Amino acid sequence: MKRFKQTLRLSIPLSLIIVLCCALFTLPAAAFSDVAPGSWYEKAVTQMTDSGQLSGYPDGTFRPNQTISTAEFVAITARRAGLSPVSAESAHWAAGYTQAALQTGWYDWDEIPPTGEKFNQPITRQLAVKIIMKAFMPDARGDFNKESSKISDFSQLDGRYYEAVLAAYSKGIVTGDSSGTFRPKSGLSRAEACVLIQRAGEFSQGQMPVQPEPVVSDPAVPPRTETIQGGVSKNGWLKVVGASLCNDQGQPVVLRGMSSHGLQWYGQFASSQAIKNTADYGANLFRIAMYTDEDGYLSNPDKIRQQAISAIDAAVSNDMYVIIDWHILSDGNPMFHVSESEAFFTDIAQRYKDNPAVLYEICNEPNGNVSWQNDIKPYAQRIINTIRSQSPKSIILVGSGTWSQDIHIAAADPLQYENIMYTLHFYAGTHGNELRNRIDQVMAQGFPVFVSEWGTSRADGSGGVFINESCQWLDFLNQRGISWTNWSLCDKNETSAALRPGTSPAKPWTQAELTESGKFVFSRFNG
Ligand code: IDC
Repeated sequence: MKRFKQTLRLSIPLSLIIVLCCALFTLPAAAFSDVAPGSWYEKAVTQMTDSGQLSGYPDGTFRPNQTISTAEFVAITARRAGLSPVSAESAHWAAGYTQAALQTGWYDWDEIPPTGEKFNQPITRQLAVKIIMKAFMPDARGDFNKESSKISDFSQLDGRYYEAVLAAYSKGIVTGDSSGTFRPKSGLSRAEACVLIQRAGEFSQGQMPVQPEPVVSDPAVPPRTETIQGGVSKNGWLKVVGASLCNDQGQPVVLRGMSSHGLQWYGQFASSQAIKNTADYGANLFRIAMYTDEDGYLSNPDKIRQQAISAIDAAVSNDMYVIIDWHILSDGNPMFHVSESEAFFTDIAQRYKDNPAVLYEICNEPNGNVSWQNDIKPYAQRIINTIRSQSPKSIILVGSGTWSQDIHIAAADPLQYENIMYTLHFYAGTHGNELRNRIDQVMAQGFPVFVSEWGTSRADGSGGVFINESCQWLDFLNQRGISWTNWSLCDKNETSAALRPGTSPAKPWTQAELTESGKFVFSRFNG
């Protein structure tokens, strides 16, 4: 009994604090650092935030990918529908709303017990749809045969939700993902919930729905990020907003192009004409792979530096973005040459401090006996500080362990800087779902990913060409608005090379000069 009283006493001030937080931190969507302008949910979030039906978090985030709880969903729907809270037995901040909703008949006692044990659990999609239909369109009905045939996993629905889900489909409030699944027992994200509620609310008021796209989609396939392309003159200084790369207007932007091979071996394909040739096929990005080891920069700093600068200038003169890549590979730990890296990036960032075209990739692929915590992260902190002290606004790309595949390890202990992105490298003949899932996991946590190197071959640069697998990868990247450069722009006799042996870097290229890989990759610069 004594213990119970203590718990009760504690819970009152705590719930008060939460209510206060919800009231105080109602920020306009524009202020949310992780709501990208132009994203599929931005309009709904803005409208609902501006009208006070929805709030973000005290740290200025909205957390669009976070799973919404049952209490949050009911409270937001109630505010949108104008249902006032009533007194309730639970001290939970949303109990007044859940009680009012229960009394109004939005759901039954067992679905959301007023005692509160389900309040903080994720709401299921089937229950969420029932609630919005009860709240906004209680009289709507859908034809069983017609609507159920649209839902490939209809058999997973509990019978008590048939009516609401069929009605929601018939009104177009809910449409499935591309494979027609509804996933009735999965949760939904805050962004999805917000769009769903706003859409149903507008529909019931006789207005056009807020979004033409499907609003409840398979969480494994995030809604498509609409991106724009174009060069530096159009997009200016880039910035990271949430998990998206955006232009100076804050619109999500996508960069696609070729990576050079090692400058020490194939520097002729980082010439002005060669870079222009890729721009003529639609590329708006070029990556300069400046090997450090293997007779690269460390063996010949003056010459290789000059080649890199000429390549940067060539990309700039073609209105392209350009990545200067400190290409560690056999030297797997970036700490091995951290002082050389510092000197190099000081020089380059000073030189290009006023140029929005230049992106800095500070360690191509850490590998071997190297850890994020002890080596890569401290290295990144030093080099980011170095670059930022010269060029405060530029985008910096950071690699991770296992040849830049361990983005999940980086995301678990992230760098605390703006405008940085984590690189992920893949080769279509070697890597598939495991790395794709990793990208989704990391982006769902709000971290931006940049594929600064990928190949149509196996990871050794040969084998294949794996066109089907590459297609699957590029479709995945397009859906998420992820930028990339392809390995590599050279005429070496390996399948990952884009040019046939003997191709001249000094002339425009016809299709006949492109390899199978080159033809495919050049055809995908525009998506
Ligand atoms: C490969 C080149 C190959 C070269 C080898 C070693 O294609 O011609 O002999 O490097 O220098 C990477 C690296 C990239 C590799 C590429 C393919 O970043 O330098 O290029 N790859 O193996 N990571 C994964 C694959």
